[in-house]
Amino acid sequence: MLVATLSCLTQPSTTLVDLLRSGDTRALARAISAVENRAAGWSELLKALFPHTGKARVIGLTGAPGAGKSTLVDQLAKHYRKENRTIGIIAVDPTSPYTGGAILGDRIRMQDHYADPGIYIRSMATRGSLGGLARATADAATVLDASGRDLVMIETVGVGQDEIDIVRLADVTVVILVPGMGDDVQTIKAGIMEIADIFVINKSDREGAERVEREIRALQSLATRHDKWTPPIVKTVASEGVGTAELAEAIAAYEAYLKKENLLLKKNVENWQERLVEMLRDAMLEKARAQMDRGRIERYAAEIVEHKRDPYSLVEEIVAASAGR
Ligand SMILES: Nc1nc2c(ncn2[C@@H]2O[C@H](COP(=O)(O)OP(=O)(O)O)[C@@H](O)[C@H]2O)c(=O)[nH]1
Ligand SMILES: [Mg+2]
Repeated sequence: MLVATLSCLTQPSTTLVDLLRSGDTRALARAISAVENRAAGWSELLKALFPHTGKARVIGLTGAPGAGKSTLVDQLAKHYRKENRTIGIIAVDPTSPYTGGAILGDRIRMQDHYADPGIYIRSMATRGSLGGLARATADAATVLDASGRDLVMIETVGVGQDEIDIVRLADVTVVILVPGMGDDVQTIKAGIMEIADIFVINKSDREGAERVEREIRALQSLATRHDKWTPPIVKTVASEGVGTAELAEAIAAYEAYLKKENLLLKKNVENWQERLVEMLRDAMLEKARAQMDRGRIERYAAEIVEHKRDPYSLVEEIVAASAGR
């Protein structure tokens, strides 16, 4: 079956798409690997899958390492499974080494669900993803969407531009804070605060949850969002399942708000605008690179250093040459 699945990647038949659409998790895993690694036929596959996308809700969850993201995702997954919704989980954690660490921990903890085909969990390779982590995550989410999953949850550590790009592709973004980590809110990057549609104060069994709440409220009072939504603050104890239902309610309330205000479409258009620019940048860079043999960039760089060339004209020349082909 695997061989058959692979061969339909190079020759995009309907087989893999059909298998994937029928809920075959091995086909799903194959397809995600293929787009992640840009194996032969990856773009044909995405083209074939695209008509089946647009139905899944994508929930992004971000926060510092150890904030309880995986535990919370686990609880949310349980909650949604009771409503019979099917789930795809993408865990992106750049602090985890390839060989285990938090990812392994996640796998063990989430093993409860492994017998349930309604939950599919995927850890993304965080380094060396061709075309970047955000692109790989977006493509994996697309595959999960096409496979008919009702919900896709993306867990990512709230550091760096890559992670901000990742949560940007979500319909709803949940930022997870915890009490007792020093100047909690101040240490969270402003960029992350701005993308929160919902705040979670996890580990609110610990002291200081109220203080974190006050800090968030203080920040919120400084600025109103362009969509006029005030992100609610949900207190949870993820390890006990406390607050999970309230978080699910907050997520549903935000979705309802987006629908009521006709903002869902606008948000999707904005997301695609950014993704398109990124896809274009990747494709054009690839095209320019394909025309240059190995070592050409290095030779150009040496010539620039020796002032034999100026880099501005050089870039113009390369762009003009690749546009002409
Ligand atoms: N006391 C307490 N511990 C929690 C809570 N939620 C998660 N934890 C623990 O915090 C640790 C880190 O959780 P994890 O979900 O792996 O965090 P992640 O790195 O953000 O994914 C684990 O040992 C959890 O059991 C909570 O609400 N209260
Ligand atoms: Mg985790």
